Amino acid sequence: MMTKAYIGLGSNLGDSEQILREAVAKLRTLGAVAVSKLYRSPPMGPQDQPNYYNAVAELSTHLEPLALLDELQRIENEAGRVRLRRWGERTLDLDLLLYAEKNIINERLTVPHIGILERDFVVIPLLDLDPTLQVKGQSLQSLDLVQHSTLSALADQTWAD
Ligand code: A4P
Ligand code: MG
Repeated sequence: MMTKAYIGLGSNLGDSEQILREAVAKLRTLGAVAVSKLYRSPPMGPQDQPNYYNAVAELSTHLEPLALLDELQRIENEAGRVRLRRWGERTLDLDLLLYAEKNIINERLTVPHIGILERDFVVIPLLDLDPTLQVKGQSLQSLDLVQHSTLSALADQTWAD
C-alpha cells in the first residue's frame, strides 16, 4: 500500500544546503517527494553550535516504517554522519515525523516523532506541505509557536529541484 510519510531534515555541519539537496535526491529513489521551503533555524539544545538548515520532505512510499527507517539511516551514514552529543551538531539528521496517521512505539521507532508539536523547525515546514495537517488531534496551524516562529526562510519550495 502507498503511504504518505513526512521526514524532517536537519544539518548544521559541513555544506548543509548541499547535504540536504543530496538527501532529497536520495529520498526520490524511494518514491515521489515534495519539499517544504528551506529554513535557517537557531539551535534547540546546546547554544554553542551553528544554526541549523531545516526542511521537511513528504514521501509517498511502499516501504513499511522500519524499512523506511533503515533507508533514512543509510542515507545519514552516506552523508558521513557525524553526531557529537545529544541535541548537538550533526552533518545530517533524518527523522521520521509522521507515517500516515499511524502511532508506532517500539525499540527503534516512535511515530509521531517526539517533540513534533514543540519544534517550530518541524511545524512550519510541515505547514508548507499541508496547511490543514493535524497531529494527535491538534491542528498545526493553530499552534502558538506558528505565530512566534524563530525560523527564516532561505529559499522557496523549488530549492531541491
Ligand atoms: N528513533 C526513534 N524514533 C525515531 C523517528 N521517528 N525517526 C530512534 C528517526 N529515528 C527515530 O537517532 C537515535 C535513534 O532514534 C535512532 O537510532 C532511531 O532508532 P539519532 O538521529 O541518532 O538521534 P536523535 O534522537 O535524532 O538525536 P537527538 O540528539 O536525540 O536529537 P533530535 O531530537 O533529533 O534533535 N535545532 C534546530 N534548530 N534544528 C534541528 O534540526 N535537531 C536536533 C536534534 C537538536 N537541535 C536542533 C535540531
Ligand atoms: Mg534523528
